[in-house]
Amino acid sequence: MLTIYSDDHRLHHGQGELNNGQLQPCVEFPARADNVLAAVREAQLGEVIAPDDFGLDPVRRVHSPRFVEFLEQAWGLWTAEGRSCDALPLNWPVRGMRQIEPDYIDGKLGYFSFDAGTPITAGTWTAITAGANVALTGAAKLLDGERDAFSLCRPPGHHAAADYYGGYCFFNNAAIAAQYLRDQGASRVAILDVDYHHGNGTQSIFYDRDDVMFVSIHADPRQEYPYFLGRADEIGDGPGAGYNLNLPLPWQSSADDWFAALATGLQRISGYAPDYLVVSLGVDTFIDDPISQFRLKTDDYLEVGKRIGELGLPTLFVMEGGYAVANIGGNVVNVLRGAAAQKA
Ligand code: Q9C
Ligand code: ZN
Repeated sequence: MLTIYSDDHRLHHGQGELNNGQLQPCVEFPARADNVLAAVREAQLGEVIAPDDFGLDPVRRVHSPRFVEFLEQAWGLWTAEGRSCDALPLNWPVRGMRQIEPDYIDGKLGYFSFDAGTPITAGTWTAITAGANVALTGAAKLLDGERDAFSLCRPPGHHAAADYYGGYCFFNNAAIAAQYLRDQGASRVAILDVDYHHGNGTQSIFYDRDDVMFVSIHADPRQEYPYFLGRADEIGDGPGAGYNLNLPLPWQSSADDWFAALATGLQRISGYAPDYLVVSLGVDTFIDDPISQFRLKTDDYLEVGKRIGELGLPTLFVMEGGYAVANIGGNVVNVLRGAAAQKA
């Protein structure tokens, strides 16, 4: 399987995220992607190629132009106020408050975000535009006839919505790829999100549409981040009703319970008969993940890939979360090998 990768991800390396009432080291850091790339090479999964440059138009098909412009300008506005540390938001426009972009950078950060765990740094813009190109190049390879591809995106994307960032995510790489597939002629695209956390951004982007189905298996938002989206009764809206499927599971769910949810999700996707499948591939479902409460083991990921591969769909895997840095590569490569074996 082809892997698309850019070293530019290294330029996004936050100093800290607000967690447990303290600024703590970011768990989303460059060594994650290094470990995955090393495992891809070690397993001889296939060629590793650099992304092409698609410009910002395909990004603006998913994200609002003003949000994109804000992300480009944010670091400059922040440093113009004399700061050299990372930019983090501190307050948000909640119930009953005005949804109007403020003039001052600190207000803008809150307006365009939903948590204090996602620092903007000097190199964030370069990293996230490269990440979008990594996703788009993978989508273009599928359009050229590749059966599958792996877009090794970093930072991740599935928590980012049309006009807000958070959850370590800025551009929604999987959504950008799915929209690109649609714009290049696909009738239907399905997104399967197996990251431990609900893909709130992806859900919200496609919530009222029937041309992109979203299926997610994740920790129940009653207990887990992102808390405010991801419940089973969110089925889609308007023409999108019936095209959003959330499969929340409680903390400490067994691998058997997780695979039962996967079977339900795959059945829904199969009935939809999409032209392409995009997998938001987080491996923070791993038993030793430092921020998560599911129990999948390294060998289970081979089975995850096998089941996905059995759909027989052209499939783009897009890297999302996974924070057990020593294991992330082995877990990801097992998914990819499991999938590729079904198509050999
Ligand atoms: N800093 C992904 O897996 N944790 N994102 C919030 C406060 C946020 C995870 C704790 C977890 C986001 C792509
Ligand atoms: Zn996650």
